[in-house]
Amino acid sequence: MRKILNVDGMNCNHCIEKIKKFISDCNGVEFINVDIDKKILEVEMDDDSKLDSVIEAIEDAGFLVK
Ligand SMILES: [Cu+2]
Repeated sequence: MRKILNVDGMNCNHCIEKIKKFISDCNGVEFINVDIDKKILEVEMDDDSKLDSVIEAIEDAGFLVK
């Protein structure tokens, strides 16, 4: 299932690469797309229950999920 998250603190390509790297370490993540202008992160997982670990990964990368 695809989810859209509002994420604060992303402002350059470095942020995008970092956030993608942390999220891709989560099991079951199939797709990640970041729109820094809209402060939106789109993520697709094989199972919705993985969302918690994705949010945790974003926070571990140093960003805030609103
Ligand atoms: Cu940055």
